[in-house]
Amino acid sequence: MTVEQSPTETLQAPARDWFQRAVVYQIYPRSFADSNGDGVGDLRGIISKLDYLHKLGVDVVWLSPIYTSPQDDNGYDISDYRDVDPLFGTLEELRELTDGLHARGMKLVMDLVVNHTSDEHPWFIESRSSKDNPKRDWYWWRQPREPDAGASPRRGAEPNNWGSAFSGPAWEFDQATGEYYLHIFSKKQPDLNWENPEVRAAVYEMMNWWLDRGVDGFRMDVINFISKDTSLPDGPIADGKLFGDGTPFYIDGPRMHEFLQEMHREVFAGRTGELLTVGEMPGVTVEDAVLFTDPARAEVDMVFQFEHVALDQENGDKWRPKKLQLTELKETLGRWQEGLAETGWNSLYWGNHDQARAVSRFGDDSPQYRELSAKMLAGILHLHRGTPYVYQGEELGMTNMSFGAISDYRDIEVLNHHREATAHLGHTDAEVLAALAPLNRDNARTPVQWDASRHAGFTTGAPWIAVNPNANHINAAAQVDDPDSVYSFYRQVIALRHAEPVVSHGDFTMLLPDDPHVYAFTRALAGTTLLVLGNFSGTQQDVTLDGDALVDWGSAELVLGNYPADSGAPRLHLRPWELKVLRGGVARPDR
Ligand code: TEU
Repeated sequence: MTVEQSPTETLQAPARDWFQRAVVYQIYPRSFADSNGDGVGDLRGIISKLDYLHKLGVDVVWLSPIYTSPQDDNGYDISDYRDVDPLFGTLEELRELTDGLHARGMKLVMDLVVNHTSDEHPWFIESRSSKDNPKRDWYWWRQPREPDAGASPRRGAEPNNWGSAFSGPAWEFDQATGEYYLHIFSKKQPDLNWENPEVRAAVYEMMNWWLDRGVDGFRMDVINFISKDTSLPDGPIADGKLFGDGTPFYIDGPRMHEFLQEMHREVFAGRTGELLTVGEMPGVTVEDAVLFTDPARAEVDMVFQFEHVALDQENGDKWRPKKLQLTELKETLGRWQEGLAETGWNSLYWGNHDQARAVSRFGDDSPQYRELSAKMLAGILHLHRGTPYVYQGEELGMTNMSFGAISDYRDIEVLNHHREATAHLGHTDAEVLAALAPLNRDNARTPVQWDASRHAGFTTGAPWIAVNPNANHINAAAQVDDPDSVYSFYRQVIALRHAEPVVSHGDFTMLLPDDPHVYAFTRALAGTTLLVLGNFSGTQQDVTLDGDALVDWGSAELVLGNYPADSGAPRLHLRPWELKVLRGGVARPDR
């Protein structure tokens, strides 16, 4: 294996057309469907819902981790990359799932979690066993700041001041050898040392093993954390924080592009199938994303950026929520559209297993407007230029959960934060619970609501996390055959992308950037222009377009809308949470 940068001109850019037309559906297996009554979703549960996914019209399923794992972080802590955790099923069942998807024309994308392993992975067990073990250098081991501190050094003796994403220091002291290891996430998720070429070779081998078994690509967990500033400097400490913010030193580190290009060469180059790679990249900038997703550079097809899901947080702190401003959302998403217009490609998402429910966060989940706003959000997102992702339950308009006590939560991020905030930062239980309610990750992890029966048809046993009580009226059984449901609307939006090249390939132009209530843009391709209007408010809005949009929209065809019938209301008038997609026959002259 060679590690020097390869000349980009020798690399073949793979065909992108298929994933530009595709819609991806994310399954968080633990919460999707349980077939065996143990209260945890599993592969056989997913297999039983393949026709549901096929009917929705999605092209790709991204499966959150199903590998062998102690489940400290619900599977994002992997102890065997080449097997399925018995909690979820077997390798044979995964094969059956893959075949079932392929038979229906869908693809399977696996989660690739290689910034860290579980501390129960054999690599780490070896690495921690002694300082001269051949795998010692596969992880980040460092001496305490005071090497003579003995068996249990004091707080502050950590090699640097970085905090873990899940509270507490990013270092854990290991008695056996008297050194600390780095863990950006939980202490059961030690970071792999990508500086070591053996680590990289082992990861590439594992990726090749999965592709040879027929999977169609990878969603790469925190992949922009794999290259770190190897001097591991102290990070800045903000007010009220116990630990330093190490992110400037482990996000987009100096060898990031080199590692991804090497991975591409060792794993993807030379493969002919239609594969998908998406890098999850907290903190990534538009400028970097252009480099990561430029096909000529052969790194990844697209990235998940985080800017639009940080806008409702004070100083980027998810435990200090603030009201979302539509103008900021448009500025952010518009900048990403513009930045990747010529080179690279966007991924589009409102939610995933780490985020609040889309309709509760960006829409209005009250009984009056939940369905309208869920549909409006679907239309706005999917008509941007990029590949849209649907998170399980979003297609039903599932909402945030109202948890009661801290004992109702399951997520390690929530539990650790609650402990730190109450024990060390002097906040009361009630304060912490109120602050974490809107944005915590368990909002997205309550079981998918299949029907109105006990436990929403998710399990016959006791669910691992409570089912949202609104399952009695928000559920798949009530929606699949109802043409006016949120589910049916998602079907229409997905079908529109498949039918209309302007949706997948057209140019994007943001309109009305300063309007606090209306999201407006056009898409244009070869003589077709779509005008997309979304009302992000519960009040009527009249839209006035400036001279830039040179089409007579007043008489344009309504391609898609979220109100039952077109009552003949003026085209540029929007009712509460209304979505309108209009087709103009005349493209702007400069197109
Ligand atoms: O998430 C990485 C990440 O930065 C966040 O979205 C994370 O949820 C953060 O703590 C938010 O405050 C990925 C996975 O999607 C997440 O589920 C894992 O817990 C994490 O990596 C570690 O593997």
